[in-house]
Amino acid sequence: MGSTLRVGMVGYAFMGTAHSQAWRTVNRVFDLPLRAEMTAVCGTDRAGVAAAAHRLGWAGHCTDWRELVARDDIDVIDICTPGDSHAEIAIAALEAGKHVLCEKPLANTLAEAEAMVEAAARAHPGGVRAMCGFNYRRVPAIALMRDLAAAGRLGTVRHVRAAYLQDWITDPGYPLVWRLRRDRAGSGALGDLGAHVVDLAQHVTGQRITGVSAVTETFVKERPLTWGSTRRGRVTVDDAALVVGRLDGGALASFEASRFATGRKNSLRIEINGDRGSLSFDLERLNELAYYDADRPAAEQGFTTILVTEPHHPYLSAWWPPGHALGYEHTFTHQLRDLIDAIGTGADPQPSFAEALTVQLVLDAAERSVANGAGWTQVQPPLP
Ligand code: 4PW
Repeated sequence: MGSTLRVGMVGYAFMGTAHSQAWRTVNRVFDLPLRAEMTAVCGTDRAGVAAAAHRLGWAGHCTDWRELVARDDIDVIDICTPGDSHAEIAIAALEAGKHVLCEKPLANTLAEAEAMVEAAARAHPGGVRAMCGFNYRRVPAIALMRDLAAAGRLGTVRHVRAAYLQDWITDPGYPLVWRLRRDRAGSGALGDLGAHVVDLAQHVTGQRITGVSAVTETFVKERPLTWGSTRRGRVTVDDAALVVGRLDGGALASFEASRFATGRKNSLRIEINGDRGSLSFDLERLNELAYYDADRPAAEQGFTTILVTEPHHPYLSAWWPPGHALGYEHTFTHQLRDLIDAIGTGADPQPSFAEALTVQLVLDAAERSVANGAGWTQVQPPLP
């Protein structure tokens, strides 16, 4: 392994913790052209970020992301903040010649996302790379799903059926955290959860969503500012979203995103039906992929479960002996494996900002559809 990739990360909550775990692990598992160094983490609370640096394994810490972006000894900025700061940090980092990894969804608004894509395009000729963190692409079973679809095993795709369901705010006493505020998060279940399934649908099929009709609901419209507080504030995002859409290859798609699906803690399911077969995935059984091969003799047909734990499956050969399962955290390590490999070899990491913009365009069309009473709404074409 040759030179280093010095990392500065902004934000250290849930996603920052997941990313830190991956930065700590990636070079110990995968053989890569660059070795990541966890140079510094940034957060606004001085004591909090110092403790996080110690706990998560960062060599240094600071409270101003501008300081991080300006440092000469940092090569990549990893953005793990709420969506309201993605555009500002990413654009500044790209202009300073840093590679960027940005959590999903790319931004809170289409205009911000487009500005990020333009900044990435300006920086690209100088060898600067930008990637959006849709980590579920890196579940080995999802990667296999895409490989099988790309190899034509589904035939012509007719249906994509996807749902990302959680239940963490069903209690009306759950406080008004940043994810429930439009000014911080951009949207609710739609952008936080729906973005993942929209991305997976396009990624696995290799097709684009061209039009949608959507409804959303905010079931609990006001919440306490903190647990048990009598001070209350308005919830300004959706609690749940239902979207139907069309793909440019002719398939129909349905997406459901909810934080009110009681009993569903982190359930992400996607099924694709083609005229030669079907594939079905459930994050709660993430080492498995169900496959139906319509070309098999009639007497042998039926969904079979592929245990995606073998060395010939995506990402698996670097981990444990055959049959040993992986989990949620590995998706972030795989994401960094692909990012470091792309930077080291001069390739474009996927999803690039331009690719992530295609998801943002679908979210934007869904919101416009909601605003016009679920009317059919074309997804705008991406920037030329
Ligand atoms: O991937 C998921 C997110 O998009 C995460 O597991 C949690 O739910 C945190 O935010 C959303």
